[in-house]
Amino acid sequence: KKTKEKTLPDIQDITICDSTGQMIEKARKDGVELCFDRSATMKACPIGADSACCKHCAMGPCRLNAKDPYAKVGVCGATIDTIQARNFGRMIAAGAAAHTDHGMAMLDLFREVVNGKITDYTIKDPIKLNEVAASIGIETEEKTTEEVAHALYEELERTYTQVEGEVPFAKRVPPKTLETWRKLDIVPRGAMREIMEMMHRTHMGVDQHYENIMKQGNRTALSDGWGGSMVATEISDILFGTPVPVAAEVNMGVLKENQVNIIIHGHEPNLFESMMASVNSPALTQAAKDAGAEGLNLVGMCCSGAEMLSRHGIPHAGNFTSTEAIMVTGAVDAMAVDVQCIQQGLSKVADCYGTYLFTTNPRCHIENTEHIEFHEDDPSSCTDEVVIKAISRFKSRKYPVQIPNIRNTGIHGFSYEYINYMLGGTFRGSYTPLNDNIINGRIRGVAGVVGCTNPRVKQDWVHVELVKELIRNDVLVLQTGCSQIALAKEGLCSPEAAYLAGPGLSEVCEAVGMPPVLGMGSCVDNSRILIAASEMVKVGGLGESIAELPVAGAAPEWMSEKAISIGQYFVASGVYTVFGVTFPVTQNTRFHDLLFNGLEKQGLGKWGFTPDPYEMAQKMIAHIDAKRKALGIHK
Ligand code: SF4
Ligand code: MSK
Repeated sequence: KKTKEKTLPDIQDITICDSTGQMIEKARKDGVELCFDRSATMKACPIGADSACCKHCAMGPCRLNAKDPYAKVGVCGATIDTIQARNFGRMIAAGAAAHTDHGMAMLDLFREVVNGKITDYTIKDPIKLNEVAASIGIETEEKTTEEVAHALYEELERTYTQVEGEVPFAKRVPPKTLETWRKLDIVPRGAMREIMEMMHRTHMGVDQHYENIMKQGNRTALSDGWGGSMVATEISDILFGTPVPVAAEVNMGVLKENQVNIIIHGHEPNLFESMMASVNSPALTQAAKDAGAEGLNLVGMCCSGAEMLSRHGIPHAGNFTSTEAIMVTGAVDAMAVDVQCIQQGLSKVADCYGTYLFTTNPRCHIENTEHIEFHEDDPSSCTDEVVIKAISRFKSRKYPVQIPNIRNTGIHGFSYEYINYMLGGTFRGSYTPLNDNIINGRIRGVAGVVGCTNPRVKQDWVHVELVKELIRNDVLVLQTGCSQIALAKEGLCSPEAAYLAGPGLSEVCEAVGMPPVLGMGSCVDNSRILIAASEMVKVGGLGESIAELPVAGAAPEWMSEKAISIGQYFVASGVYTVFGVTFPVTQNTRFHDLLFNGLEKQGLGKWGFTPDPYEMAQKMIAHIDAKRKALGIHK
């Protein structure tokens, strides 16, 4: 154990999150291993990191040499470009499938609510229902909410099942962008078809031209951004309410020593919504009091948490790489998870601290972890059970409790609808302050900074340094997912952070009372950024396509296949998108050139890469300036 400890990095090199740092220190004393330790002791495979290997058939696995990429081919003759395009295509397919399956689950729930078969949920936002319906050409005048909802369900189902034509939300895409997609034949037909075709084409011996593979890569990614993800966001807003700004606390200090602490972690809002009902039930509140607790404390983590933080102001305890560390507090009585970004390592850490860990979704079981299945037609049978188990753990807490006393207050819940309203007009109205402020130069451009945290880089540091640099240069930052939580922990989601912005952006922030960093929700809510971009085009004055806007995107600490799908749908929509950590492609290859240059020549966006936050900011600002110049608004 001593030798192992010697090889572990210093905590200040692992994270800038003080709470997580304190828990890493405690875990080391307790002899408990976390993802940070595993990443320090398991070097990333250099061949895999460059995507220079293929295991698509039993003639391999084949390994090529990233340093001399054209020296060898696979047993079947596959070149480095074919191999890495197939690998990249499959990452897109997996990421798109995750978002699409999540969106389909939301749509299933919507259907059963509309049909009256599920009664624990209702349509909370009929205005949004009508807006979404109207945006895809459904007549809403003189129709009841039920009639519009039925029509919307029928239409949105095509997002998944349609085999020819265009997904419904293609109607929201600016005409010039859509025209480019049609010319390139990459308008998604239906998400299931695109994901299936991506998997087929990347099977051994099918598509062996990297450009053609990426054509399907674009179409699959777009079926996520303008399909599965967008449906998930819009239906969640309709069922649970469209976010409006709300003050809320983040960081591990949201746990309460004298209360029963329950964490929800994952991605689907329905589990969390029902958990809110359970913790508010008088009977369970009384049961907690009878056990000696002051109450029931429900908090979120990861993206379920980011969504509920944004929609309801529910406290958020930390992002992806803090999900194991938080159990080291000894204060977590139960953690219930659903799907996506759930580390298997949680199970062992939960065991070490006597925390109840429950899986709840039929798609996600974990070995040695109790499964209490969540059913939307009887949600409380799962959520009440989680609360009861949490109370029993509180009653017999055996482990010392050490909660880092750190909480940060910020404003979250900036749906794109609210951003318009807040800035004094609508994108559709004649007065368009966002565009006006970009044209007059107070706001230089807009950046979406999103995505995960990754134990291979210092947690939160790349996000925070990048965003500080962007706002200092008058770039308004939109955020989702674990990135939003990184900035919230640093206090940048509060209006008081305006002093960190450049003179133009801080003037706008102070006039409106908004933070320079606008948190929009979970990673599936990146679709909100797509809609904001397309509305900016429709208003006018900033070009005719998304590719002409002075905008850029980044996922500085990404780790998941979903991030690759998100990155690709932004690129295919016309956005320059820069990733940090690592990029799963071999440099100096034709495929690398396609992603980093070729797609832009086709009228789409392009990829960028650097692990350095300052260089990342420079790249994004240079791109924004180039777009401003092309629009004739550069100063
Ligand atoms: Fe090797 Fe070709 Fe099989 Fe891939 S598909 S493992 S490159 S033989
Ligand atoms: S949870 S995909 S770590 S943002 Fe959406 Fe966070 Fe990335 Fe998972």
